Amino acid sequence: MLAAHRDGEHVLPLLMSSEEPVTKPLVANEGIKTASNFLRGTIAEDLVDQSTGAISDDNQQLTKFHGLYLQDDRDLRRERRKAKMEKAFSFMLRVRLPGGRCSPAQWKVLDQLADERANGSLRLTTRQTFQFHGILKGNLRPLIQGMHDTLLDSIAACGDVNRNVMAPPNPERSPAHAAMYDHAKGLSEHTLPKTRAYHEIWLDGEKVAGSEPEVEPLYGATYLPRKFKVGFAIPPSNDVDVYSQDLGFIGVVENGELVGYNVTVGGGLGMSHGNEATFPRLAEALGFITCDQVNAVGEAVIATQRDYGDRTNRKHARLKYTIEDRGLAWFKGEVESRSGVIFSEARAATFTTIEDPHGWHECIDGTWFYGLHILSGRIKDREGWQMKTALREVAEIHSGDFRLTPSQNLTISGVTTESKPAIEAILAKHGLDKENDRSRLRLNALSCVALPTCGLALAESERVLPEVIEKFDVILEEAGLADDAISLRMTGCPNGCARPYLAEIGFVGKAPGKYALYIGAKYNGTRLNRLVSPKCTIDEAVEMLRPVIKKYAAEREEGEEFGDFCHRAVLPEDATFHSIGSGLRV
Ligand code: SRM
Ligand code: SF4
Repeated sequence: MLAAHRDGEHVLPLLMSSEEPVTKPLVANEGIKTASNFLRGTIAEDLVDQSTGAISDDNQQLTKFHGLYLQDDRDLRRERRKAKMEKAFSFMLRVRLPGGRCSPAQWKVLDQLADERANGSLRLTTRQTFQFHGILKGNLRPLIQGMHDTLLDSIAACGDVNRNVMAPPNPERSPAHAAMYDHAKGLSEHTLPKTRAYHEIWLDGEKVAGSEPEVEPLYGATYLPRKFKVGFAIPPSNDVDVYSQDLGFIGVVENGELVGYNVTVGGGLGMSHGNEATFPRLAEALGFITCDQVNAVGEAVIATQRDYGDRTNRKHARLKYTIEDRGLAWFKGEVESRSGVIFSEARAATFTTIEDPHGWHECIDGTWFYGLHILSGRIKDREGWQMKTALREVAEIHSGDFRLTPSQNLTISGVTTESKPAIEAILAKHGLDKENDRSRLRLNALSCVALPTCGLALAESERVLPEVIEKFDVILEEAGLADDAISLRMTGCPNGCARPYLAEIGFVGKAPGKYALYIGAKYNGTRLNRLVSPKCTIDEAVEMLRPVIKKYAAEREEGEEFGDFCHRAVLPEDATFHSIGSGLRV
């Protein structure tokens, strides 16, 4: 029996796990979406209100669909409250950039917009795109128009829709990589919302005269119950963390050709501390499809979640809970009947790594790419460290393109043998080439943004990551493990933006200066880690893991990775994701 989701309806009879429809009140966001006239709300009116740097609560929910979040500088909250001033409001904008690909011309525009319309920095995200921070309300339209002029937009970068689609960042590596990029971009475009609200509000301000009433054929007027994420991966690299995605496509390559995909569904990482009804979950396989079936299957998966996802509780609204509640077999049947595609048995596909390639690599087309490590993806000029300037200089002479990686790093791609020395010279002049010589712990580390811009942060992340890495680097050096790749990821809250539950060492913010500590995920992103401390300081975590690292150095088996060792020899058998069990075996 199908849940009655129709455009514009406000209360939906829901089918929960029983056969009987249950009527529960919908969450407020559903009413906001319904009343928004396809995501317009009163955003245009709020933009001209000069009495505040903010916008209304309802419009804050709607601007997300346009790639924008209202934020405030949390470092300034106390002093502004004392001075009876409103919060230091500004906006974050996230660009839509399927597969993380952008041209040098686009880079130069984004670089300039960051200086003129935002806080002077660019942030590469864990889903391969750019974020601007610190945009004042009056700068929103000029910034979006500047992006539009260089053929970039922020449509559906956030909100209850299919977000930025991820794909391996180096299409020139093989014909299979190139084909996969096209499929990822195609699916991103296929699932874009159709509303003209973005163009009307941010670009031309014009309503299209005499046009038909708007329809959202895929989403309907209430869009999805929650955000939705898609990733494409190509073994042996699981760089996109495909099992953390709502919908994953794992490329199957035979005789050098991409013949199709193993489709996975139901991944997702967000949870809330102390609420065991929320949890990270790895995606499961539905089966194999051919390349021409990607859009049909993608659309059917999204439509099924649109109709059955829980619109009464946003903490239970992701696809992972729909599948957890109703079962994979039911979900597969629903997708098959909607798409007309029958899944065949999933084919063999083995992941060995999540690591980005660093330095120079030659591609099959005779060009080169350079993988550049950028800690936490933050591109900014500082005293004595001109990373933003250096990358602008590269963009000025580069004839290939840039690829943003899922690990917040950058690939300078499509470099000819002739232009390689000039790029090398720029990187060397600014010392950027040295970035790749850092410890492998640092090269693999991720952190979310957290303070001061993220309104949900419970603790620091990006700003303390260098300190955390330094502390672990000392221990690794002492243990003779300086060259070992160990994944360490940190977030300021349990939402999981830097995918910390898939790290061999995961820090998850709980309170100022305090973190929940997790260890033992599999390095290739196919097993979640487990809790080892519900609340500790960074120093306490370092002391707790010092003997674990030493034991690893002394007792690991040939080729055994740190996460696997923790899983086998250190974590107690009764440890679970939510419970520390009977204590570490050290
Ligand atoms: Fe995220 C919310 C930053 C990737 C799970 N995320 C946020 C917000 C917008 C905070 C907010 O809602 O007010 C953060 C903005 C901080 C800031 O100041 O910029 C934020 N998320 C990020 C980024 C920038 C982290 C980074 O440092 O790179 C990543 C942007 C990705 C992109 O380009 O689209 C980012 N977020 C993720 C990921 C990782 C991924 O998708 O691969 C996850 C975990 C995977 C998942 O979705 O399950 C993630 N973000 C969340 C959640 C929890 C969702 C849930 O199901 O519970 C929230 C909160 C929410 O949605 O209510 C959130
Ligand atoms: Fe903010 Fe939490 Fe995401 Fe970090 S994990 S960016 S603190 S929502």
